[in-house]
Amino acid sequence: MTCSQTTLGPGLRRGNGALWSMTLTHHTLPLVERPAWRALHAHLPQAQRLHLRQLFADDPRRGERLALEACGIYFDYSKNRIAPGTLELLLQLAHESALRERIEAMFRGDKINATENRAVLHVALRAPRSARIEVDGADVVPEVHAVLDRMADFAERVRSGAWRGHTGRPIRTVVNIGIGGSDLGPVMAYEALRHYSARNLDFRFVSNIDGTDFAEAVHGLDPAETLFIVASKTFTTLETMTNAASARAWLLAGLGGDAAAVAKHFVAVSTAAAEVARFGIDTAHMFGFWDWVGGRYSMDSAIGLSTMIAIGPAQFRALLDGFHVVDEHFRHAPFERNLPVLHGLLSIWNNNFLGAHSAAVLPYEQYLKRFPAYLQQLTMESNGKRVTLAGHPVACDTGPIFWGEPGTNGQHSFYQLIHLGTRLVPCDFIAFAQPLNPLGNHHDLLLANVFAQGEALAFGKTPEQLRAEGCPEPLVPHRTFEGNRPSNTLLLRELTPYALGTLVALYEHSVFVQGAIWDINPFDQWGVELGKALAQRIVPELVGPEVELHHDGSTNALIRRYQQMKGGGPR
Ligand code: G6Q
Repeated sequence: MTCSQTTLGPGLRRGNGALWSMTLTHHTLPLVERPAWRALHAHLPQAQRLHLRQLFADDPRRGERLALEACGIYFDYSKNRIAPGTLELLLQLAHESALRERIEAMFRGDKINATENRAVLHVALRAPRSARIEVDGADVVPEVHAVLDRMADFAERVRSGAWRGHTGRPIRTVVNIGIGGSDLGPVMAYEALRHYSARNLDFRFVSNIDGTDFAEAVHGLDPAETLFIVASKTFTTLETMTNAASARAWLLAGLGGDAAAVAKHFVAVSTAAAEVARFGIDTAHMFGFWDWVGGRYSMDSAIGLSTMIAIGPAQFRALLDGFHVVDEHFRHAPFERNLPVLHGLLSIWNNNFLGAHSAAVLPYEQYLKRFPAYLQQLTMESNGKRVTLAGHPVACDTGPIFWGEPGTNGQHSFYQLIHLGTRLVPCDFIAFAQPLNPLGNHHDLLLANVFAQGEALAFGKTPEQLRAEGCPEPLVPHRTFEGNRPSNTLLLRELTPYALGTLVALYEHSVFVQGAIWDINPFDQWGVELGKALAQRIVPELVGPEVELHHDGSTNALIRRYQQMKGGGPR
């Protein structure tokens, strides 16, 4: 997308009965009119002419100079295609985008989620007891800690076996039922922190409305020893409520049909007490959170109950402390030494100036195998927006497509494209110095690979080098790595709950930074609504051919074909 259109600043459209009560106090020029944005465009040809080989040759200290250590993360961003002056202009852009004021507005509890008229206060979920954060004049920190305390009490009871099922047996398996933000965080955190989890308990996760997900999750389980956590902010989500109803039926079928069993085998995590009670779960076994916690920002709210049961309250607190230390750093560190700010600005540079359409996150840590999926929601649901806060079309591309797999597996599949394809894919490499499962020289081999990938991407291999090695001439073009491909490396000491908290918070705030530059709202998700509504309309139409269809020709034909096929009609 070109950057020729103009946008309005972040003042909010009122009208329609003052739909949004919030006004932002900061004012910025439309993105394409900000001097730094223009200066970055003017600077671009010069930056594009320089190869990372040259940049490193010109500045022997670049590797250390363009690295930052904070909150236990060593962040090497030297292998980005930034020339002298690039970073200064990006930092100027942050200031011209009122980033500092926007950060303060979030931490202050302003209703920066303007389209839903909500505060955005996931930072309050990990604030210490002594903090004070107000929403509509009321301090929310005591409530946050009251829920954490109840969660801790419950988690301890399940972990110790004091919590008994309907037949008096302790719980052996916890099944989290939720989807999107009520699933991806819990699954990712469970997998990431499995090393710290109670191994006498098994954890499973059901999200998809596809019955296979539920069937496989409960396969082999004994209902008498199974606890379901129904995690849903609204408690109306079709997938979750359908799976929860199936879980209820499965449990009762296994326990002789006594409805009293539900109380011992179901707890709820929700903001909707009335809906929870309607389902049949005792609200005494409900753990609440608040409308100022977005789904994809909720893993450290009560949505993290399964995580807390798995790793215990003390380790969960350590996880929150990791988040909190990055929150403080984000709020107070000068932008040029600020991890999420630098990370977010480099993403803007790669996306809006160097033309990258995607970003790969490549953890060299098997426990982080679900981290890319988690970040997909965090980044793409947040910044997949096409209009500004004021409702005008954005002037440039917004959220890049996020994807990834753990290393080294990816090296044997899609890395070919990253190294030698025609597209620019900036990479985030994540690695830990100390293995959680030391085994021979595995870890040195793993780390050698991550360092090698960043090096190969940046510096490549020239035709001259190949010829010197005796590469046959016809193969030279095929084996030439042009290099100059950007990457960040995030090196941490060890994957602990605390370290995981720092990593997630870093990405949360990086998303915020990018949203601020684009002047969009990263905290709503209207994009999931239309498909949901249309599905609800189609459900009753699937019963049979007698129903009249009024969709487009393709959708009508698909529905008819499905009706035939499911009924065993013509093949
Ligand atoms: C996340 C989104 C979305 C949400 C799910 C589940 O930011 O809002 O992924 O988390 O749709 O919603 P419920 O928790 O209400 O079931």
